[in-house]
Amino acid sequence: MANLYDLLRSRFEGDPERPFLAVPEAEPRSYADLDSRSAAFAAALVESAVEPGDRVVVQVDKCPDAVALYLACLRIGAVIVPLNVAYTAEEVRYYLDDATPRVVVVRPEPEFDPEPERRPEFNPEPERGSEPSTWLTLDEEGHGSLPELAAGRSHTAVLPRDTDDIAAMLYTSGTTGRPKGAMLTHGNLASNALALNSLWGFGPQDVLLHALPVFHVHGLFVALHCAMLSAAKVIFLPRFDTRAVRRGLREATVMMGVPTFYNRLLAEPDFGRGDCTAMRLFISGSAPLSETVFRAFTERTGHTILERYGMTEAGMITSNPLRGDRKAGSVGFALPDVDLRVVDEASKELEPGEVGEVEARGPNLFAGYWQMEEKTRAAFHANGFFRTGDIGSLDSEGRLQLAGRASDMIISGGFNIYPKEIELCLDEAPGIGESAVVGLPDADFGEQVAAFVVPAPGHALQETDIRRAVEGRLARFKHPKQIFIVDTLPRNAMGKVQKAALRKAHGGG
Ligand code: MCA
Repeated sequence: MANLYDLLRSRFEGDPERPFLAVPEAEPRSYADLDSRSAAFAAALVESAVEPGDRVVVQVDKCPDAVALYLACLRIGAVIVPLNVAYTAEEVRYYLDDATPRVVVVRPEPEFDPEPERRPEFNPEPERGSEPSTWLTLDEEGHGSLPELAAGRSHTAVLPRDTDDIAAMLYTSGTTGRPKGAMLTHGNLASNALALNSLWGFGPQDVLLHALPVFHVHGLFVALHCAMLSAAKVIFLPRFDTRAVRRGLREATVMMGVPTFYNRLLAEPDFGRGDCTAMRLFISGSAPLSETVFRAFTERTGHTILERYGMTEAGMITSNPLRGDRKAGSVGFALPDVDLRVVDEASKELEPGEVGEVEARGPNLFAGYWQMEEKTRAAFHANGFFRTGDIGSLDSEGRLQLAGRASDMIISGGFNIYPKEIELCLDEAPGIGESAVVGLPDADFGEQVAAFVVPAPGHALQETDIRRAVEGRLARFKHPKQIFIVDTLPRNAMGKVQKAALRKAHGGG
């Protein structure tokens, strides 16, 4: 039973009418509904010539059909490539060229026309000489409507898969390079899901409050798989809206969120114990949870947030315990099947308390970066340990404390943002000589993007020039929230820009 869908289905097929996805102001969708909807979508994908291993790029709004589409891909052995809905056409083009998908499913936009020649924003022809992709939408009807194509069809078979077969590809960037497609196997996803479902004590009576996006590991895999393995109900909110979340909390028993969720709940003066009478567990991840928020949340609600740590390439790596002390500032212990170590620059394992790079090994570790063998090789040691790029230390009990990152990546509201990408975009703009992008503290998002920009000789720059440089090119969450127009950037003796100095001078660590 290596197809993840078989595992998920085995947990609800005894009682398929149980409610699964409850969207506000609509009838909840049962597990049986999602099973048949995904079989219909699977048939439509097969009809669109999707074969096992083919990529299906998905950039759609959060809705039950987005989940059905994911399950459909699993069923037929296709590789889902979910994309952030905020990505611009220019950003999407990179992913399409790289992933060369057989099918692209986009969220319906009023001006969207799936006919290639009338689709000006996107390049319909993948550059690698493969067949052009088929473009579909999740619109109920109209040209390219996946639901319409799926009507009356059903592909109930679930393709047998090996544990090592790829189920999903999620893009992640590095300090300098282009985004890399991290290939996650059916085995990766299943092992992590089983470990977390048991570690966090999920049962059929749980009701999961789901306000995360479904294009990242956190919302798509961690949250949904945990619930599905217990055939539990999910309150499926389209996005994080504080009022809707507070309403959902009345019925929910578990919530998974990024720290921004907790910041926003605490910003409500009357939020407290009365809001979470049915709750048993608040989980936080994707960005560091501050000790202040951790403590304030306990004081206000009586609940201690459980912080865990993961990354796209590995799913979840560590977790604070369900029973036992959850320590502020610690992301907890390695998951049961995961080996964890902290090493120095010579890859020598360090003693408890010593700070170095965090490395992990286990069935959760991805199969490599899509068509980037060298990068894959560089990411792993011969003994299978993956270099996370995160800096931390283990204590004598085996708890991990994170102390920063080897790269200068910014985490804003749980989204990873790579300064290089923004700098490259800025540096191409007329009148900009050079730029440096850093993360500065932000009360809501944890970190925010700040750009330091030096005008090209003989040019004067305004803030609007900087805004124009990124408009339409980069997703809005990457746009600088603070802009500093400066004469020079601080450099060390080697000529390298001193980003730490910029951060320090503006209230950052
Ligand atoms: C939205 N905006 C942001 C962010 N989100 N700016 C910076 N950082 C962000 N994260 C901007 C928008 O561009 C927009 O700007 C304005 O804020 C309002 O947009 P809106 O969509 O209304 O924002 P929001 O609903 O308030 O969203 C904030 C959010 C959301 C709830 C924190 O970003 C979110 O759900 N984040 C979760 C991310 C996540 O799931 N991460 C997991 C990945 P403008 O007004 O200029 O247009 S990491 C992962 O999976 C690993 C494995 C792990 O360990 O979990």
